[in-house]
Amino acid sequence: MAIERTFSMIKPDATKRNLTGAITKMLEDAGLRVVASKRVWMSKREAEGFYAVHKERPFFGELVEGMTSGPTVVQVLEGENAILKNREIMGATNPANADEGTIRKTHALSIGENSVHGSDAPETAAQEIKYWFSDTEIVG
Ligand code: RTP
Ligand code: MG
Repeated sequence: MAIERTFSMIKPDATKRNLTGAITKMLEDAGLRVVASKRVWMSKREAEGFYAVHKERPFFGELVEGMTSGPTVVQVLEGENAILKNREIMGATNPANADEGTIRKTHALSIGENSVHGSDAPETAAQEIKYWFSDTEIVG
């Protein structure tokens, strides 16, 4: 199986509740390695750019507001099948539908305050990593 990299965020609803360590531990326990990590307070422009794919959606304003409401921890995760593995550990977008033991089932508050983000495909992973990190910030 291929070693992949994916992009992950611990969103403001989670950093505000001091869950950075607890969520990172769930990722590490699942076999993913944090090869880059930094804490950022996104500007409106950064959040709108990152989530540009959703700009026509009715929840876009709320999404940008949530993502600029506090610090976010942006990370690059590495491991076997990292993209799919991270999506599995995260659980469904709406925590009400997430499986037991997933990050969202354990920690998320609602669909809007769902604690984590993870890339959904190799192309988006590459784009999203590049949006937040330079090559020298990633140490495998
Ligand atoms: P993410 O991109 O954050 O990993 O989550 P996802 O793929 O599971 O969900 P996506 O459809 O890409 O939506 C991005 C984020 O927008 C917020 N959202 N709010 N109020 C709503 O109906 C609604 N729908 C989506 C969520 O925070 C979701 O993670
Ligand atoms: Mg998504």
